[in-house]
Amino acid sequence: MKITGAKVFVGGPGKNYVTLKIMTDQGVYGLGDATLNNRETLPAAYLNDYLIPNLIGMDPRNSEDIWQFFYRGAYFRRGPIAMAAFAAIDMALWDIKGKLANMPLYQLFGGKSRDGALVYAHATGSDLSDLKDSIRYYIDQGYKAVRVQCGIPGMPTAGYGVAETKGDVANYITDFSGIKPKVEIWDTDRYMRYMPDALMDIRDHFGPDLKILHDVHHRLTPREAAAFAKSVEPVGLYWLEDPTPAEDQDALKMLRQHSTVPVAIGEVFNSVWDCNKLIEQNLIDFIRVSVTYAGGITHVKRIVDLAGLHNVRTGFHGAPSHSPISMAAQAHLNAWAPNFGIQEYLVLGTPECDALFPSDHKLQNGMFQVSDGAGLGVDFDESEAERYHFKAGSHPIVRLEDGTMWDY
Ligand code: KDG
Ligand code: MG
Repeated sequence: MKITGAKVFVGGPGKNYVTLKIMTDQGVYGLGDATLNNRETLPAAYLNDYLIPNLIGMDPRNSEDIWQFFYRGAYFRRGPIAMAAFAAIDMALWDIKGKLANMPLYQLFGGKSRDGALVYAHATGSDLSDLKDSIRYYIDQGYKAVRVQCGIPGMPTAGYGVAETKGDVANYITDFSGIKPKVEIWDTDRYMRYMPDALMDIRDHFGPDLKILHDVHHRLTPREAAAFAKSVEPVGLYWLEDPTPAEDQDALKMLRQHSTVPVAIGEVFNSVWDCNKLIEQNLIDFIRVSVTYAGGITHVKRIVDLAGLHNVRTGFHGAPSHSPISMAAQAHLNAWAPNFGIQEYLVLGTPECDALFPSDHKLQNGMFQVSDGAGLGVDFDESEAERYHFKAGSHPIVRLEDGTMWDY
């Protein structure tokens, strides 16, 4: 069996999804997602210029060797661009494997460990009252877990994860007005004074059963993160995410010495080598990698297994930038993983998105029900794809009030 061709598509409804389709001499094709938010053309170029020419003629069933060929074969490897490109190939090869076996991928991993996977959505409000409306909306839809982010009184701009338009959770991350970023202003003191009480207020208002998650988005120093974690302890958070900048992994030691709040990290990690220290030293409780940014199913499965040895559970990244293809790959891992925790999931299911990526994966009552279709269980309509083209966009950048650059 041979790979005969591969195509990359960039575009989608309100997003620049990077979709890879690998064709074979037996008519079976596989799909992969290489969407790297706000840098989408780069994995696409890596695929077109370097990887696809090597892929032609390979046997698609040898997904492990092909992964090793690209990873070990690239002297300058790792990093989000390369790993997203390898990831798309890997997902597509697993998709082909599942279709050849006529089985959903979770069966090839070892079968189902659960009936549905718990998901969380993003609740957001410019103030606490709007945030509560947003949380209520998700509870009414059946969600059992929500990430909560709200505007901070006196802070000149909204703060991380707060939509400019009430209820607009799908589009707040990327501004498509151009390549030059908007500037947000961050004020740690105001955040530290306000947010712990706001989280407690949410707990009191919604009761003990709601799983509440909060994302600091890398903005605190190690001492501030430890103090913040200590002060939110009575809230009973499901997790505190990215309390400190991701590069400085030792920063978490101080937080661990002062608090038992569960910590979730890893959405910007690209390989097991970014995760192993945090996992092996019990510095985190949830690993947040995604199949797209961390090299596909083959590599993320290794991370999941390492995490399982140390009682670290999964909480895969699922921001709205991921296409239904990588969300399907994660759904199969979630169905199988013995150490599954939760999945971040923002409903992508607009009619336009469903038309571009037909599938029967379903969300019901805050639980993700994986498809029983062969392979990934999601398709890609190339004629629909012709409607969409790349549109330049950007994350905001963050500065302090005096102009100092800060982490987004
Ligand atoms: O592109 C950036 C997003 O992926 C990120 O801001 C989302 O932090 C995020 C999350 O937890 O979903
Ligand atoms: Mg995050």
